[in-house]
Amino acid sequence: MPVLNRLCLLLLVGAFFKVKAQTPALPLPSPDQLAWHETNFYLFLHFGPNTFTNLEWGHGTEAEDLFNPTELDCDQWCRVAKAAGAKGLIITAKHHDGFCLWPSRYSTHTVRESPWRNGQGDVLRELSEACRRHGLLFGVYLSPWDRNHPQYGTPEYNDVYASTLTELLTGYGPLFEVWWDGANGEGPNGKRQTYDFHRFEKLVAQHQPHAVIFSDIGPGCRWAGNEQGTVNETNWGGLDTAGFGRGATGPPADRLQTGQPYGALWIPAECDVSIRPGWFYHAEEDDKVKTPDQLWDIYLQSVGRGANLILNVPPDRRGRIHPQDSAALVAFGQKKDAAFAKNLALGARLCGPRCGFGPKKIKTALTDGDWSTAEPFIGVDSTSRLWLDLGRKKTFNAVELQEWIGEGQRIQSFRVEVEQKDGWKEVARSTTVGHKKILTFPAVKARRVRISVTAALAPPSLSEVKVFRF
Ligand code: FUL
Repeated sequence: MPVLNRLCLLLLVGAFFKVKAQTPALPLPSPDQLAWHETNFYLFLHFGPNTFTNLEWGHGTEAEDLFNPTELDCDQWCRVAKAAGAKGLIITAKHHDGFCLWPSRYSTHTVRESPWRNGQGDVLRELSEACRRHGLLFGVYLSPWDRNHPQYGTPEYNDVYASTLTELLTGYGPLFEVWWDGANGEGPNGKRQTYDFHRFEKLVAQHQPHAVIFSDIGPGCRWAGNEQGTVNETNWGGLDTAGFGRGATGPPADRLQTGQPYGALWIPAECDVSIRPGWFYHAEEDDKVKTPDQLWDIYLQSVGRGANLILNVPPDRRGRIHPQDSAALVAFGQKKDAAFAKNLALGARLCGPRCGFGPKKIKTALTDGDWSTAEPFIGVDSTSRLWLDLGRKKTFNAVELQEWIGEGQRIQSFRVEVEQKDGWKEVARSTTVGHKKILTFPAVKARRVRISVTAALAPPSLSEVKVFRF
């Protein structure tokens, strides 16, 4: 945005509003977290012995021979992910049963001991290379709980976990996310493990400094407190983690759902859900795959509420995504593309209470359709209003806002109104905005749209406003 325009905007805004002098301390995202927010939506792949035993939690005693996908095709996974508009894939490198989808040097329960590709296979190698070919991000889930490893439940297991984690961190190129599950049950010797997460975090920071770590308490992003793929309408990126651990000792689910406005750390929500009832593939669930409409609702209640969405799509026994799932994902992707195809606010005029007041025809970074970290632009007080002139009457039923979170999440509530013959009519209201808020309402026809921030922790900054006809 040209400096002159930015200056004009500030003057315009300054003429209307008294800018607060002091900003309270708010948690701030790191540059890597800001990049992570931009990924919005990616797929989760639960795959391993459970795929072949029809279990959800393997016992760890499953024979390695069971793992033998007949047509494993990571390019197909990537094609489906791309069609759905997902930005990456995260795979269960090891689930609770301890089976490693790569030939780990620290386990004897791996693909190397299986008949698949004559023991020469490595699912992580194939998937990471496919992701690179398709321009997708790659991430790993490495279950700390291990029902197979003989050392589980002893201090030595932390060495084993650190070593296996290091194999993943150093062997497969850049990882965008590392996923730590909260489940912590007994190992083969009946003992539970006290994990040395501090050490594991340091390894990630050392080998993959840009990777975001998921867990109940982050530090990169947090579990949203349910496995339905949704987050609360009020969703703050902040979270206090002092006194909390992962799993059973994690923060209460309702706090994970909402976050905390003044939480000490920026640990935004990631919503996890499976496209089927289970996390692993079960043939009897082939007719229970979520529909494109259900996926769209989930998307609006996760990405549309400022969280990221990780949607599990479990490969079947062939090692392919089942046609039911891929059909739902492709249709969902098309629905999403169609919904966001035309931003009716593109190039709209930002204006004052009487359009025409102040600098004329200001095209702003706010409505250029390009959200980017380089364009925080406008700071106004906590009763700020923003008028958009769409140029002519247009019919729409959705508004998408993005807050400039680089300097802290500030908006507590806002409303959207449209100008009708008899005055301004409220069409939607909500609480937080954060990285993104998508609101839908019955279709209206209007030329002018008014967005009012009704409460904010500090002068709010929007970085993008979009208007759609879904
Ligand atoms: C849970 C696990 O126990 C499930 O098996 C699954 O991996 C899910 C994503 O997380 O805690």
